[in-house]
Amino acid sequence: MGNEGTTYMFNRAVETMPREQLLELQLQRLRESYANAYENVALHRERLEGAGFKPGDLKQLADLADLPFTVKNDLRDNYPFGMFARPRQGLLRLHASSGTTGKPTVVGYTAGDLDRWADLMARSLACAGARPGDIVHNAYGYGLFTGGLGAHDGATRLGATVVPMSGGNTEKQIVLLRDFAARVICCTPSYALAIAELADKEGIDLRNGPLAIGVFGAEPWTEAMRREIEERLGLRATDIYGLSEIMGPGVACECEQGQAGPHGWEDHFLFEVIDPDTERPVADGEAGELVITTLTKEALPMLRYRTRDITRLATEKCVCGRTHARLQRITGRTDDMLIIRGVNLYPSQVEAALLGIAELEPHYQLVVDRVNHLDELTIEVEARSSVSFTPETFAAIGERVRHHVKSMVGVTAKVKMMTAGSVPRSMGKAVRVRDQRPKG
Ligand code: DLL
Repeated sequence: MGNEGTTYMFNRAVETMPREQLLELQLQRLRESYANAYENVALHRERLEGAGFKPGDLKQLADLADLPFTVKNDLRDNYPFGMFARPRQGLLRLHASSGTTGKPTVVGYTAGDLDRWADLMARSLACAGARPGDIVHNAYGYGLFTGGLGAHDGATRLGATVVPMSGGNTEKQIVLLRDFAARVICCTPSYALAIAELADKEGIDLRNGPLAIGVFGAEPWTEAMRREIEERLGLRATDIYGLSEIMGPGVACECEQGQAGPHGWEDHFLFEVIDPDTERPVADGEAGELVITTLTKEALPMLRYRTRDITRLATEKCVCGRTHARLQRITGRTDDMLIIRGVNLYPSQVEAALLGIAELEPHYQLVVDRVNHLDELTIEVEARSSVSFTPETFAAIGERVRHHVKSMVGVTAKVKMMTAGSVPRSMGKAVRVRDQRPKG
């Protein structure tokens, strides 16, 4: 790994554990996690009893495939604390995600849960290339969102100097990135681009400074977006994955050596990939919906949680030496999928097409309307600020974009060419879709 002799969070025994041993550890912890959920959470007990399951029935990992799932609505239905396996008094932290509809989902952590989260997030940052003594500029939002405090505690555990910026106030972010000389930045990939753009505009060069590593996640992004960010910020962009229902950031993180998909930390989580329609496991290495079971969570054990995220698992050893399976880049969520006149479409597919066109800025929104009972997709994209346009070239580029999207994605879209800066910039998770079709 090129890091012999160092003692930062790389735990060789765990991170390069032979897979057979890792699977044995998983089975042992899985039994404990099922026992915790069965004994302490009414919903899990009732559901498992309904499936004829008794703790102790888990003989092998494959037995899992017949057990019930947990879904986001279970948390909503048991709002706020009904799925906790510990009395509220024993919890040291709550987080919540608002969601667009209905009640928020609330998650809770014991002291032990927070401790393991900090460890896993430190492990993730180290895996991405951060080191003790680094300055870590943390622009994930602080508050109920798990990104800010999760990355904060992990960077502290690693022994880095954390700058707790949170999202927003982009001008100040840029000044402090430069003045404090951060080596690592943590934020959403869309916000990284917004920072790069403003830095360019203000003539502040972050590209040739000490900034070397970006730890980006919390929303889907493409390889094209990775290249764009790496070029514009002069750093190595790594992909970090997580979700509040399971823990927060640090469920999986990419290594600096491979950049080949986030390593899922299999000593704490069990990953399955299922066909979302049949709900059965897919063949090894095939794509489907990611399902996660927590192995060490005390306050909120999650059994076969349906993430809705689409990925595939690669279990062959990585160039970095780690044996923990890699999640292939998460291209979208089953519930992000748009159906436009019968064609299934993920925003990331359009992103991949758009980012191949040199005259466009990497900012876009998809607007879906219903006109005369037909779905209509309009792609709002920006022309690069560096190139000056006439109405004719605007129209010509718009036409090229339309063609390119049609040939790559198979959807006919209108293209609205906009001047640089007119697509709203996000400070956290980017809004990629404005679905204006009538509901119901
Ligand atoms: O987004 C936790 C997080 C914070 C992860 C900071 C990484 C960095 P939630 O708000 O609960 O938690 O949203 C979780 O975001 O189910 C995915 O759909 C999406 N997501 C998270 N990371 C990635 C990623 C945090 N690297 C939901 N690529 C997940 C694609 C991601 N999607």
